[in-house]
Amino acid sequence: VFERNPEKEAPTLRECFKYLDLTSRSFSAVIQELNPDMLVPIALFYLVLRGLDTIEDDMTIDLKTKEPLLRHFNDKMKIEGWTFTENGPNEKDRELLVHFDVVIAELNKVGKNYYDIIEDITIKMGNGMADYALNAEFNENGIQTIDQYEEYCHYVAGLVGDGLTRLFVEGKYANPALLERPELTESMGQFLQKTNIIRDVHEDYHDKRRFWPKDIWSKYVDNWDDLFKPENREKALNCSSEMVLNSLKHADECLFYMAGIKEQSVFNFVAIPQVMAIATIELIFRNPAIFERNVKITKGDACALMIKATQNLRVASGVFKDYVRKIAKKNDPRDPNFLEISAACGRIEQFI
Ligand code: PS7
Ligand code: MN
Ligand code: MN
Ligand code: MN
Ligand code: MN
Ligand code: MN
Repeated sequence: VFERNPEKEAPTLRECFKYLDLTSRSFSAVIQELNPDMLVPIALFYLVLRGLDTIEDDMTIDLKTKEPLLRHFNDKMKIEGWTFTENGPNEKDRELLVHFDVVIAELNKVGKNYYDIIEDITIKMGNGMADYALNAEFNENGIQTIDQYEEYCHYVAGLVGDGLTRLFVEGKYANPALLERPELTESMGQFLQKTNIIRDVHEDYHDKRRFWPKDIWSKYVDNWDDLFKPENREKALNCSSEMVLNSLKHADECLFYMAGIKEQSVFNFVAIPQVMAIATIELIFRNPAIFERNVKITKGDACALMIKATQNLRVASGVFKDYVRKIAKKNDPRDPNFLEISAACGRIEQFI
């Protein structure tokens, strides 16, 4: 087990870990237990992308300011002392950007091989976010097609996976063969992001953000708002089932990806979020509460899952199997997605 050694850290690095704690509910702990070689690059990678996402999410920044910030964030992160203070006062992660100079100071010390990967992903994600932020159709009516849905998830999560895989291989903590199977890495990001989007539907609805593709929801209701009306609960549940079905197609590739990790602390780092995601999918599957409030797995469940995810691939896969069985049990024959969900669960179980 690895532990940080704050006494030996530069003050700016200690500050970075403070902002990591402040901005991430789930990633901070697993990042801090990474091996000493991956610890700082991945903590900084997280903070850079969190900074980018904070700009993307802030609807009080006008597009004229937002677009160049997103597209050229990689230049900002090279400017000694750069900070951003024009965030809306309610933006939850604004403190990170107000003190971004500490992240820049530490990025400056990262080895070039790691820095180049972080920069490449920052450029690609920032441009992807800017494209969506400028898309009037997306802003007015949300995501339309399943292809757009998956493209957006690629920008905000698939790319994170790409950068992480390259960092792991560079440090010799993952099998280089993973670089020849980019679809496995993509599934790791897509599964996390899609779970987040299904779970957060009520919160995003109130923020006037719509990530469920129209191609899916329009089969169940005529207007997006109808999904949240109590009289349409059955239709909304069937719609959420199709969203779950769409996310389940990534599960087997996630397990396959995890087989390519060669070091325990990196394994824990990749396995914990995935195990939390399958447990979250089971919790939200046919759960009407997702249309009324934020639903989250309990602290107790999260602790038990952490322990199992950090044993080995067999135990982590066992957790997937348990939750896939629970999903199959909850599956409702009156749901138009019943047969396909049943088949998807069967496929995953067979793989394990
Ligand atoms: C660099 C660890 C391991 C191959 C900030 C980890 C927000 C789901 O938006 O904060 O607040 O509802 O709960 C993470 C693949 C990305 C994808 C993406 C960077 C796994 C900026 C995580 C995380 C790839 C865009 C957290 C994608 O959501 O959401 C590092 C392998 C950041 C991973 C965002 C979402 C992450 C997310 P929100 P959360
Ligand atoms: Mn965002
Ligand atoms: Mn966000
Ligand atoms: Mn935010
Ligand atoms: Mn979300
Ligand atoms: Mn409401």
